Amino acid sequence: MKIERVTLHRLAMPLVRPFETSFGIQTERDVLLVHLVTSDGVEGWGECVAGADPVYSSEYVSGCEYVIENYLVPAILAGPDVSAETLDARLGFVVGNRMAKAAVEAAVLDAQLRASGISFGSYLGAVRDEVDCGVSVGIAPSIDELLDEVSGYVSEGYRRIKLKIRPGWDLEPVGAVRALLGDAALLQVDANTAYTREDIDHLRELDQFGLVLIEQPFVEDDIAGHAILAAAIDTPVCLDESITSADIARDAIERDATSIINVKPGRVGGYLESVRIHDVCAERDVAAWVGGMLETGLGRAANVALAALPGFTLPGDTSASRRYYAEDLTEPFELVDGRLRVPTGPGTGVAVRPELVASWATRRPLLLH
Ligand code: OSB
Ligand code: MG
Repeated sequence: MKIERVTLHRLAMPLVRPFETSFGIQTERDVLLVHLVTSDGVEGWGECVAGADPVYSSEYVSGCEYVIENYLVPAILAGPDVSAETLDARLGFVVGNRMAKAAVEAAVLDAQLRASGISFGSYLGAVRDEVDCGVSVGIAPSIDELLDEVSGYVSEGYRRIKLKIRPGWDLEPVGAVRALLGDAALLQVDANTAYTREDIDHLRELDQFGLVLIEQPFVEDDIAGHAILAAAIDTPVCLDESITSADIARDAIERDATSIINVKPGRVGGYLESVRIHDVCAERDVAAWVGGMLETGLGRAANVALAALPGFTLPGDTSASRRYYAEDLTEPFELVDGRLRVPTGPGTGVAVRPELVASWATRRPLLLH
């Protein structure tokens, strides 16, 4: 496949409600889209999941845009034989920058699959036509407001609730939500690195709530600390930020630092690496699930396809469009019986709405060729 031209779009999309984590409060998404056209006139779209600021990981959207514009796009415009499978070799001269690479990979894969009439799901190895969905609930202004928000999601049908926690917002809100949901409901927490090894005795208190898992309690580099925690508490430890590749996933599993993995294609450099992490987990009977980065319908479509692989045995952070956006960039994803349908059309199977790309733009499109 030959890539003829690439356009980078930047847009701002307001969230339906502020999303607060241990990193801060987010009220909109600063979205970077990669749109490419092949020499045969086939189009591909990819979404960059990096945040506006380098707080979840070292990557941030303006940095990704710089790397994509100046390094990754020139490399894919240069060759006649561009394919998703050979991108590692083509883009490997750039160290790290996984979210930037993942956005380019998604666009290349979309075009490649559209050209051959194959869906993301079939290509990645999906075995289900719909996936169980959970929802990630931000830190709320009060326990009452948290319970209202969670009740709303329960009535919409979500199959699992994830609460964001941090020191000062943990045992009390988690206990209140457990009491609301009853013992049988799937409930888990995500600390986004807010705790340290000093907090192990405190985190053990969470064991009383019968959680599915605690996600990323410590800073990403502290694999050893997560192993100590995992041995010290009953709640399973799940890593998110720490897992940036299949090799690191294998290493963290072998060191007993994690018994469940949150797979996010942006964080690990793309969908192909996500499948490799899926396989690492499946071979070792380690549970896995597909996380989220508040994606638009574009990234969501591909994430839902990924979540349909057999080893993704826990509900993902693949929520319906309306949980994030009043109007989505694509046709909306709607929850039916706590599940989203896996798109079946070629590529991502969804269409980006050009009028919304134009009306939400925060600067003029950047054309590269
Ligand atoms: O840690 O999983 C996380 C959103 C942005 C950045 C990091 C995280 C999240 C979420 C929301 O928890 C997941 C989603 O619904 O997309
Ligand atoms: Mg997380």
